[in-house]
Amino acid sequence: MGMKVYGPAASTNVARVLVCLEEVDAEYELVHVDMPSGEHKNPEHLVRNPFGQVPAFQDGELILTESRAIAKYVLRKGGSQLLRECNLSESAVVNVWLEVEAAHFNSAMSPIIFQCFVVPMVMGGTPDMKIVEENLNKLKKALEVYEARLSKFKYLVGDFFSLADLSHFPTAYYLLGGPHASVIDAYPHVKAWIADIMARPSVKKVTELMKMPSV
Ligand code: GS8
Repeated sequence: MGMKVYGPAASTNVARVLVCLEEVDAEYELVHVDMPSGEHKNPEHLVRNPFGQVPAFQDGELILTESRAIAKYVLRKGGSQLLRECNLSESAVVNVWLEVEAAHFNSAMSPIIFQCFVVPMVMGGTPDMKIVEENLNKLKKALEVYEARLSKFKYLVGDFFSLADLSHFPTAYYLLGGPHASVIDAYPHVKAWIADIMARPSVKKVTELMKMPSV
């Protein structure tokens, strides 16, 4: 039995797992979870993810949740160098920037994506601009730090690509495709870095899946 990912590809946290599977050219099955009808709260899904969220991941007897933990498992299993585990300090810094992604970039982008995509397109509502503005300010503070870092190094950890960079792709994809894409114009190194990430074959493949509503 191969690896299975449960969730819609359009979910940022699901896309983070998919891109790692693509990086290591793994065989996997993407099992769609219909979130608008609440399938993620069904008892069968709660066995896989007790928080009633996506993604859930299964490899034989092993069931995992939390996209970044799943991403690491997939990369280790596939023998990828994106975690830099042959080098103690480099792998430590990969983990630092993976935490930064979750705590600063994703935590600002997540409510922006919810307001600008999910509210109008899935819920038929109007975005709460106060929430959007607050989180854009939070995002800009993070981007200042990123800009300084990326003026010194080509990528977040150093002059090599790592999971820390790759993990930003799903939320960066929505930033670029949303109404606030011009925010990154003030940060030229960040802009070039995001373009570099988006050009990766694994990322291109997963962005195609993200555009397909039933996947
Ligand atoms: C977050 C999962 C999550 O928020 C991870 O996997 O990294 N820290 C976890 N999933 C959202 C979908 S957004 O991509 C989700 O399932 N939301 C539905 C809900 O909370 O009911």
